[in-house]
Amino acid sequence: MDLRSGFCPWPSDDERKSEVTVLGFEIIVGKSPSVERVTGLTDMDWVIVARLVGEGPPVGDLVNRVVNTTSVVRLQSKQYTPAIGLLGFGNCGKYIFLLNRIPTRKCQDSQRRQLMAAVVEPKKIIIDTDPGIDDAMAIFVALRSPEVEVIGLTTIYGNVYTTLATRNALHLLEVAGRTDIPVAEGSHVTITKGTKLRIADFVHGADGLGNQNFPPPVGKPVEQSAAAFLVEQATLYPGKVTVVALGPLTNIALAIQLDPAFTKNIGQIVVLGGAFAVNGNVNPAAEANIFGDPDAADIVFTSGADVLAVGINVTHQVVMTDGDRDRLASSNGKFSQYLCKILDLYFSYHHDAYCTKGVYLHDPTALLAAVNPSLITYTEGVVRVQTIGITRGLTFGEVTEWSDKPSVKVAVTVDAPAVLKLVMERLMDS
Ligand SMILES: [Ca+2]
Repeated sequence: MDLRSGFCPWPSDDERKSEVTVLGFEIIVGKSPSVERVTGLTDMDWVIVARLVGEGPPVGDLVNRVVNTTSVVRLQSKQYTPAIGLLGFGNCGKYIFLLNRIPTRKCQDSQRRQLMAAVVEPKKIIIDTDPGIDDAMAIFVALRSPEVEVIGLTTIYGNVYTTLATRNALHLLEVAGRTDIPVAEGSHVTITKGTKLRIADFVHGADGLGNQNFPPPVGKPVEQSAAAFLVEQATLYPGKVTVVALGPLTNIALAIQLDPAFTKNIGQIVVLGGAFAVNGNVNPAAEANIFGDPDAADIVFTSGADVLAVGINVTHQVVMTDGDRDRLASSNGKFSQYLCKILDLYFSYHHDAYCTKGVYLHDPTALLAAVNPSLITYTEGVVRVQTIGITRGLTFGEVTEWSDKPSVKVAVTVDAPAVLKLVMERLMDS
């Protein structure tokens, strides 16, 4: 069978001559564990298909489904090293197809662009979370994001105490039908063990999930502590795991203390926290997650790990309105229906506290910054955290006396409409 005819116009001989030699034309079908890291593209390269390996649907059928289901993805050349070989893969039902070879740099054909599948291996993420209504939203968005693979949840106090955070994390995974994802329970106290916890049950309800009092989960957390789980996964997949920290940073700081190699092994730590050049939301100085454990936050920010902080200067730009909630309620998505039950309290808190007709999407914004970094822009500099006094929890950025400390990234702008659109789409289509 001539696979070329099943896909798209093959580049003309002239086009090919002007480029590298076209090596071949194959489809490789397999389940995701067999997918290898792909290399070798520039952002002007387009993908054509390769050799059929293993069991899969008939090639013709697969081709049609690929054409119909892949989205247009622009490659980012910096993610790849110059090499020849497998170039990418995408999802096709339960199968993964690998796309091989470079046709032309001059490819303008829209159909060929459609074949350009998501060429990036899903990013492994661990969500450190204190669910939490907007944590629930972020977890559900993550589970609906093909760009990432959630390999674990770790729990922390913040919106609720840690025991309840663990219970809620297990519950949310059961709602999602994803009990295959492990939950590791985190610290019950701050890293100095001496600080009284600030629990935001007035925002999220006594149960953390809008006072719905869901039945207890069936599942149990794994035996490991959150810090041990973080260290283990970072060691297992060096450079490949992103931690999305949606609560106080105690577990992350404990992982740093537990294993000196953690800061090198972890891919990135995306922190929801800080108030950069704006007032805090606990008090004028401090943002809630940093205030929850300022000593831990200072350890994380000065650790040398690749840290991206997404503060309330950014998340306050992303608002879900009453009208958006109505749209969620009118969709049949499993996650949107669930969330509409728990969102009442969150909306009424925002209405009372901020006089807004809508809610800030803190946790989903930080999550999506990890899923798709192009949604934000950032600056880099040294960040320290005030750990004492009335400005406890204050995040300072880029002060020269601290320039001997490693830099971190601090988000400064966000494409708020794009974040909201992704949140809505992924929750409604669930
Ligand atoms: Ca949170």
